[in-house]
Amino acid sequence: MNRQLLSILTLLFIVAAFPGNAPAASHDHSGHGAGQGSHTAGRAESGKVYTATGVIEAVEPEAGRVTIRHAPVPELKWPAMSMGFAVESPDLLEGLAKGQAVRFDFRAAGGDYVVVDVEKTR
Ligand SMILES: [Cu+2]
Repeated sequence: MNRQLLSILTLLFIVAAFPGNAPAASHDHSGHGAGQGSHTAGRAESGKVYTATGVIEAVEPEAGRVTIRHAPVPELKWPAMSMGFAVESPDLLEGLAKGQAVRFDFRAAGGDYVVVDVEKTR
C-alpha cells in the first residue's frame, strides 16, 4: 500500500467516523408547549435537505407558511411535534389541506425551516 492511498483511506475513515451532523446537539423544545413550535437556529446543517413525514395542520399560502405535525426526524434528533415551516414557493401548498398526510423535504435557512418539496402520501 503506498503512502498516498494510505492517507486517502485515513481521510475516509475520519469522515466516516465524524460526520458533520454527529455532535449530540440536543433539540430544544421548551417553546413547543401547546401547538406550534420553533427550532433554535443553527441546529440543522444549513443547506442540507432533510426528509420527514407528517400531517398538514394549517395552510397559509398568503404567508407562505404551512403547519405540519411531523413524525420524529432522527437525523436532527427532533421528536414528533407540530410546527410551522416556511415554503420555498406557495405553489407547493396547492391541493394541500388540513388532515393531508405528506412526505416533505425541508432545509434550514436563517433559523427557520423551509419546505422545498411536498408529496401527498394518501
Ligand atoms: Cu419540529
